[in-house]
Amino acid sequence: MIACLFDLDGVIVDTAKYHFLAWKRLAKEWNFDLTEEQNEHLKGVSRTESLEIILKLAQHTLSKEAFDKALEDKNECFLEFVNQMNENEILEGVTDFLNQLKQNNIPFSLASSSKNAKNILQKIGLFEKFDAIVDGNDIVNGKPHPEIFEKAAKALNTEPKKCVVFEDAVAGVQAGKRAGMKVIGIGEKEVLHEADIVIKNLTEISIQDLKNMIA
Ligand code: B16
Ligand code: MG
Repeated sequence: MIACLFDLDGVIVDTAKYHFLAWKRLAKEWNFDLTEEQNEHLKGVSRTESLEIILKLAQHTLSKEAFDKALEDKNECFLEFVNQMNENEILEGVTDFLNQLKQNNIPFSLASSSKNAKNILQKIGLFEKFDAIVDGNDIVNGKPHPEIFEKAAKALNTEPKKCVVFEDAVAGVQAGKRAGMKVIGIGEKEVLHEADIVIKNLTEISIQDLKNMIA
């Protein structure tokens, strides 16, 4: 039986813009202006790792205490944006595709690095739809480590070779491939070249395509 594993940010909703604004506000405190291009490197990466990357870019250091405080401040700011989210932020094709999966009895899980994933799903009204949710609170190793997708497959009682992963980040595509799964990249072919196929959004994929990939 086929199963689908969905990343959140960049696949279901575009929370990257809110992560960006929150990191930008924080980095400003050290007179560092984070650019959108630099923000690309933070997609799919954990909160702690993101801060490490930004500090390196800013050539700035923080004590352990200041580091932890910065993580808290960033999340507080991010949550201000999350609290204003609603179902209008669901990306094109998502609702229709999830409904098609339901109609075809294909189970699906969330597999997001975000520790705020459940909260975000509640805000956009999709929490109840998922058969399982694996998020940043459930894993030790972040993407590109395969742990998150292995756990999501287990949560659906299925084998990796029956799973199709939907990912927008390079680290996420790599994690899916390392887990021995088929991966559909959401975004640009040049960037996500390790994926089995790359599409712009979920309007471009059908249940038959999934069946062909897994056959
Ligand atoms: P949080 P995904 C990821 O979500 C984001 O792409 C990444 O930018 C963020 O740092 C990470 O979640 C952690 O988020 O601070 O909310 O725990 O793409 O894996 O759904
Ligand atoms: Mg993502």
